[in-house]
Amino acid sequence: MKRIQFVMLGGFLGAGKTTTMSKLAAHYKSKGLNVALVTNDQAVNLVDTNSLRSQGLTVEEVAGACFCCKFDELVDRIG
Ligand SMILES: Nc1nc2c(ncn2[C@@H]2O[C@H](COP(=O)(O)OP(=O)(O)O)[C@@H](O)[C@H]2O)c(=O)[nH]1
Ligand SMILES: [Mg+2]
Repeated sequence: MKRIQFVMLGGFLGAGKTTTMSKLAAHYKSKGLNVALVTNDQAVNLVDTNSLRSQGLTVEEVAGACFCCKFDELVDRIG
């Protein structure tokens, strides 16, 4: 059975979350690992989703409320 590592990343606006996700994903991919991202924000059509996808990354999103308020959707997107 494959083991999946899950990392929850949060922080203030401008803290470096998007940069960290992008760099970490590229790093893990360069090591031959499979990486998938789930983005979240209060709005819809998230900039992060589009920008990370444009870098060739696999991205799903939970939009419109936080992960804790939409936990079932987060679990669904991870699947
Ligand atoms: N000096 C410095 N700047 C960073 C670092 N990580 C991100 N930044 C810059 O901080 C700004 C906000 O980063 P961003 O990833 O968009 O933050 P987010 O709002 O948490 O997603 C951008 O201009 C980044 O280039 C870092 O480790 N050091
Ligand atoms: Mg960001």
